Amino acid sequence: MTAYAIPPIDPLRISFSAAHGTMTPEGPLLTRRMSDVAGLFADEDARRRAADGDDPVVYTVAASPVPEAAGELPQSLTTILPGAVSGEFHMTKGHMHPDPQGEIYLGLSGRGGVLMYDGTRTEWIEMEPGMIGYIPPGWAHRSVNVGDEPYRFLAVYPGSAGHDYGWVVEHGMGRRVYRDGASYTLAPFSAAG
Ligand code: PAN
Ligand code: ZN
Repeated sequence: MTAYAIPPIDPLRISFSAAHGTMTPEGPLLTRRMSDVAGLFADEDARRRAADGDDPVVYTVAASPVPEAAGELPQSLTTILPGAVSGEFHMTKGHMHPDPQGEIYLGLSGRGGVLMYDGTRTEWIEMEPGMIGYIPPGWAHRSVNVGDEPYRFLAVYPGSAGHDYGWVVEHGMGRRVYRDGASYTLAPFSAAG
């Protein structure tokens, strides 16, 4: 082993299924249901009713075995199920990387987008299969499914970036994404209530 290698991670060959959102070998799998995302949607009463009902899955994150450690490049597959709460499309919680480092997303299936917010400016990048979305350091990011099928993407990010969810709770994301006929519209951000 050279002085550059950081044990104990060995080179890995990882097969992933764009159709099923799985990684082999697999790491941790996270499932976020409606009951796990209190305060995420503008219409909190409607979210609570959905959580008290059949509590649908909003999104899953399937990680590879690469750990979130300095120097590593962890990967994960996020799948956002189609749906909306009072017209607001299903989305991820969204976070800031407290150690400001970039990230790339690769669209694999479905139609979605990345909402980014730096505390002042909002950017929206449409995502579809084959599209790379680049998230620069210092931009909070949230993914949204704006279609009728599961929206799935691969994320690759520096292992020491960290995930600060409180920043998004405190600052919002600049916009909310609503169904608009067969398409979508970005509306000014409003606190959940
Ligand atoms: C992604 C996200 C994933 C889930 O892997 O973590 O899409 O979104 P939340 O973490 O906001 O719930 C990523 O951006 N990692 O850095
Ligand atoms: Zn991220």
